[in-house]
Amino acid sequence: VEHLLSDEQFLRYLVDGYVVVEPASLTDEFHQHIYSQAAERYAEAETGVSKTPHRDVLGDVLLAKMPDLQRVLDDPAVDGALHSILDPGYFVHPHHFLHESLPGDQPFHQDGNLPWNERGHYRSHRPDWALIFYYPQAVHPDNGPTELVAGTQYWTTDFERGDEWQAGDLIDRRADRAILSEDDFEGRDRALAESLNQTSISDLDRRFICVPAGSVVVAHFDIFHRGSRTTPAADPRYMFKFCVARRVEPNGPAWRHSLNAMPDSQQVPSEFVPSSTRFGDGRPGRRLRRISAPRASASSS
Ligand SMILES: O=C(O)CCC(=O)C(=O)O
Repeated sequence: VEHLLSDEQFLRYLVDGYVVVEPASLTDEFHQHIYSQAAERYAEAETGVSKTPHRDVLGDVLLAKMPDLQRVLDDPAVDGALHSILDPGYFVHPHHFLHESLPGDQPFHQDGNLPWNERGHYRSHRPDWALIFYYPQAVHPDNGPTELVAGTQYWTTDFERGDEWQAGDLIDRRADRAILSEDDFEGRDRALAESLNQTSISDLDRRFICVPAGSVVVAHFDIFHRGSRTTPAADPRYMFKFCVARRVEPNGPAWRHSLNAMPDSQQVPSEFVPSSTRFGDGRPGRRLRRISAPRASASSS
């Protein structure tokens, strides 16, 4: 298989929780064609007959509704990255969603551990499930880039609520979300920073994903992320989200492994030590924290 990830790229994936892939076989015209189809889907969601356009028009089995999309997943560079991370034979889950960036900011969250925020299994620190984000247009600071917090893919939150569960895993369930939709940008920035600060991990690595048209991000399913707001003058920013999972147990490197290039685990260069495992003073450490560790004033909501 051409386009397998290198040792360095695979290590980056394990540390940061994502890699950006530029498809090798798709043209600008193809991405524009998909962009137009995305716009048509949103027009249909808004004016069509479906009472549940979320599921019928924007979400689930989009590959059947938009067959050309399959070319993104079949692209050698995208397939090479997925093969490297999830082993050959990985499968694409039928839950898909076409996201449009919104005029308000989303909070940091992990996607619920099954589609539509259902629960059914526990999160695993192993790279067994991935998210794919495909952006048919360029993404820049003005049209609502997705923001990721590198290294957070190994975290977990408590989701129980009595006999039920919480829908979705926000990084801070107690935070007031209203300010994220307002035009008080300082307040918005403070609220987002505080939602991370309450984890007590000091050097979290926030990254806005600004990429050329047609880029694909492959991310660990559990990475904390959010949609940032678009500006009124920007054209809609679409993103197709797919869930992908491994089918077989790994029995060796599925990426382009070279014995000489892979660092000895005792001598991992400092840039590969995830920020979320560093202590506040910058020393590398192995302490993993539950982000919902009770605070002094914690209530039982
Ligand atoms: O649109 C985006 O960039 C991210 C959307 C997202 O994470 C969500 O709605 O769960």
